Amino acid sequence: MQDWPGLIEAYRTWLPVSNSTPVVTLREGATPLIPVPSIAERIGKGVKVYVKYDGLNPTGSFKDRGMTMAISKAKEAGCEAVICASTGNTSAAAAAYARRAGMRAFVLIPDGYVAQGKLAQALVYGAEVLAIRGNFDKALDIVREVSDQYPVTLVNSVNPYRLQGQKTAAFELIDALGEAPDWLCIPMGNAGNITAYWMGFQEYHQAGRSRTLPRMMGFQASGSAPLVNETTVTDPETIATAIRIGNPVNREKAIAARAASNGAFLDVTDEEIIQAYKLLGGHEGVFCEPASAASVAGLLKRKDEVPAGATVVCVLTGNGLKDPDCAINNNDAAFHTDLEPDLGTVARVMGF
Ligand code: AN7
Repeated sequence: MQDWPGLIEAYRTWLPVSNSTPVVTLREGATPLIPVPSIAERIGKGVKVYVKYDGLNPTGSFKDRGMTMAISKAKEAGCEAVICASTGNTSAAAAAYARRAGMRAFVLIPDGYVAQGKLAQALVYGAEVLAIRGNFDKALDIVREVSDQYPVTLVNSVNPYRLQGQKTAAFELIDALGEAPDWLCIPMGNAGNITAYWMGFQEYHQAGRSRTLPRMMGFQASGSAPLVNETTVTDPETIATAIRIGNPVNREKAIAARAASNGAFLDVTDEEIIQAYKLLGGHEGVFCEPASAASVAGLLKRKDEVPAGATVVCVLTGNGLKDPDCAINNNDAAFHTDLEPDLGTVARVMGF
């Protein structure tokens, strides 16, 4: 098998790069599409369900797809520093790719609301981390102003190269399945990823690589559902801190994708998210972060509407290791602690 070159080389002709673009890559992309029969079983009707496990990217989330493009283009433009606001994953990816490209990375995060694994990454990758007393939306307002006034490139999903890179996940799905799935289930925060997937599906469809287009099914956490409720949420709250976003920047594009694809948006409660999270981990051996599980929670909530025999893909945007606190506090494991270190005790606990 040939070594995977990273998504820019793999999909070069579909991306706004030239021979003079310095490709900054960690060999992101080519993530597995995994069947999840226990989820399909809960739906029945001969439905096939897969998860696109984008938590297996180099920094553990789909953000790497966008960041290889954003940082390569920033490098091409001669930029020396980048900045982003982040609920965690964007900051990890921005830090990794920027530092690899020899740039400074400034990341603004909501103090106390970034999962431990993500914070650890930003620090280890050498970002300059600014934790503000405010939420993601406030942080984004600030970084937009900073990038307007100072020589620093913004790498949030308002940067068009981010979505260009992220659209390659839709290409991978069609390359793997032979055509688009019937439903694409995806969590929404800023709604950059749903926008990017839709772009990718359309481009492949227009080029004749898929006869069909999917329905775009977007899901948000109930405490943070500005797109579902067509509003702005000033105090978003959810266990899925990755999507704790009250004023999505790609709102209009996401609404357009829903309309054009005959899709739908729906919210899922934190309880439903955790149920799906445990189902994926405990029955399928797939560990994702809570925000990602919203895609499966949403699918299960809408299961009566799935057509018989349909193929459904749920996007698992981030790795479960990102948020160890959530994992340790939300599982049904048999965890026996403080045991005497002897055979008798161990055998007894094992039930022998
Ligand atoms: C795991 O890192 O916004 O709808 O600052 O980390 O494209 O925003 C993360 C978003 C879904 C939502 N799943 O994607 C950030 C950030 C995970 C995420 C989303 C995020 P968008």
